[in-house]
Amino acid sequence: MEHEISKREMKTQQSLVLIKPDGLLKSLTGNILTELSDTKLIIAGAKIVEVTKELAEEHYHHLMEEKFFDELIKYIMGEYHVKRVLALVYHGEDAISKIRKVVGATNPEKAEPTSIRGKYGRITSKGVFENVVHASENEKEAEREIKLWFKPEELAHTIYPTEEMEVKKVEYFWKTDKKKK
Ligand code: DAT
Ligand code: MG
Repeated sequence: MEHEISKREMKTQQSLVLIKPDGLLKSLTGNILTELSDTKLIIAGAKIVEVTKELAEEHYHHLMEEKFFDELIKYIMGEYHVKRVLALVYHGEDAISKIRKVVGATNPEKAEPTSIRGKYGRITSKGVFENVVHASENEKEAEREIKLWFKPEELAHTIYPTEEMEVKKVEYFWKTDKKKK
């Protein structure tokens, strides 16, 4: 239950937030981050991601059977706006419900008018809920989503247990001018 924070003990949690392609195209990033900062939670990770079909389908796998699934995948991949999202990990006491409250209900027309989705969301003629942001629903989903979108090294502190593995990889560095003077 979203509004029962005071009835139980506070819990340190994580939440994955995505500023979706409509949010980026409409230059809402600053406004959204300001609204989210009212929660006083800590940002543990942030990056721009170009969403592949594979990532989109994995993220929304629980909705695969829905009639709106294909449109939802196109939307999150940026087919209708820009081909990127801003992915963020928030961390702190009761992060999940605090963020969901600021974000508002899934259907932007039913969302609290002062919530992010209520203010900036819309339903398209194709029936897509362009609701500007994603926010994790519960702890299990948050863990699944954060592990899907982020590598341990991309977060400012270790949230979930990690393990070491040796990998051979090509890394890119900024090119330096090696010409002699
Ligand atoms: P939420 O994003 O609030 O966690 P969800 O996980 O049920 O909601 O659905 C994921 C996204 O799918 C949601 O942000 C918008 C879209 N969606 C959900 N229900 C929908 C519907 N009835 N029609 C169109 N899009 C929908
Ligand atoms: Mg959800």
